[in-house]
Amino acid sequence: MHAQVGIIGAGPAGLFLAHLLYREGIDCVVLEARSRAYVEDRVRAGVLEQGTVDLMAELGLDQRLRRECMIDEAIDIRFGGGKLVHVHFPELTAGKVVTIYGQQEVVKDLIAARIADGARIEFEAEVTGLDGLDGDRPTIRYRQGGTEHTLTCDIIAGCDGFHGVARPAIPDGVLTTYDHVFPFGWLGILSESPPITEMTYANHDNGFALCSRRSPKISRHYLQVAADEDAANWSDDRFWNELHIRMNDRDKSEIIEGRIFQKGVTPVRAFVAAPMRYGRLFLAGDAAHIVPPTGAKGLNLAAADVRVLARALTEFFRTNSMARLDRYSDTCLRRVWKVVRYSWYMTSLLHRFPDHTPFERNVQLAELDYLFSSRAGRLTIAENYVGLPLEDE
Ligand code: RFL
Ligand code: PHB
Repeated sequence: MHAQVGIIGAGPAGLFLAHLLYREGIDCVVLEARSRAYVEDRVRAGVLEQGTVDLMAELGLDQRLRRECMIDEAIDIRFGGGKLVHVHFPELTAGKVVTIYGQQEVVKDLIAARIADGARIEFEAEVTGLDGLDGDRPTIRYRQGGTEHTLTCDIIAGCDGFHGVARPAIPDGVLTTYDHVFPFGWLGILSESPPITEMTYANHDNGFALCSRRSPKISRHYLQVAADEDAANWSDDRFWNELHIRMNDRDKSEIIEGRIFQKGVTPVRAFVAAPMRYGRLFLAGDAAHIVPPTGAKGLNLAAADVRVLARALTEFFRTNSMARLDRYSDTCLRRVWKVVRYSWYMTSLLHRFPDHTPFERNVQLAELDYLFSSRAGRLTIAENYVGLPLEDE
């Protein structure tokens, strides 16, 4: 089997890339280790920057998003037992907002459209190895239905997430990796209950909390927990009680409790691998970098990467010029590091650090107080939250 581009992974990075290339008449195959149902049900991100919404629109895939999404004009940050920083995006960023629409809904829309296009996407096709990355005919080995297959490509796109096979296929010594693991995790739940009005982050003496949502009937909430915490230690009652405390909802009148139907712990980590390329293999999305969830950026960063990659691949297949592909990694990494910086900042601002001295805790509270009183401080948060402009290439 042959394809101009072999795409490993049907997450947001791989699927967006497949659609961008299809539009340009470039032939690609998407290989996904998991089943369609598994990929479509995986609960993850929910906040889309305008650039990501625009990408759905450009691809003509935003009909359901327009119907079902919710628009967020602001975030709130609660701290100090009753204080509130209100970051209003339109006022601070000349009208910008963010869109709430679950990552799995994006993934469902992109998969349905790919299948409707009659374009190639293989589920339960686990990539087991990559060969010839430094030549001009790289190959992908994968296993499907107990049979080994080989796909020959001009280019391979490693969109297989943080635990994929593409990044580890790069020979030792090529990549420089930067890793920062925060000393806590997030316990996330989905519940059948109407959300509170505003997306609300909290810095409480007991730790960070976040109230988000997926629909007018479904809430998505998170609590800071130990990095190695077992979700089974958190009964529903324990979760709700702690959320009310951290959100300063003392009489439990604000946050409505409901049946919890999903619960899981996520690590809080930043990681960057550079360059995002080896020979004919290009890494995109979580395969190359992860950011702590506090900035709500991972999916948006994956979308930004593949926009750059699709443009470079289009030039390559039209003109045989590698010039844009040669710039791919540098172009993406400029944005990646700004987003890492911002996600690190929000994480540092909002969590309780087990090793903080009283001095460091007071500096953190002073920063929150500063944001409360400074439009400039809130503007910095707002312009990053809604999404920085796409990089010049
Ligand atoms: P994905 O989504 O992990 O997809 C990679 C795909 O590759 C497949 N795969 C393989 N396929 C074939 N062969 C192999 N050997 C393979 N190995 C792996 C996997 O099965 C999978 O389908 O990576 P991608 O496309 O780069 O997308 C990245 C995003 O998923 C991620 O950054 C975000 O979910 C991060 N994130 C958030 N991002 C936001 O923009 N806004 C948010 O509000 C937000 N909240 C979050 C988040 C991530 C979270 N978790 C669980 C890590 C909240 C949470 C709790
Ligand atoms: C979410 O709704 O899942 C969400 C919202 C904001 C974040 C992270 C996750 O910062």
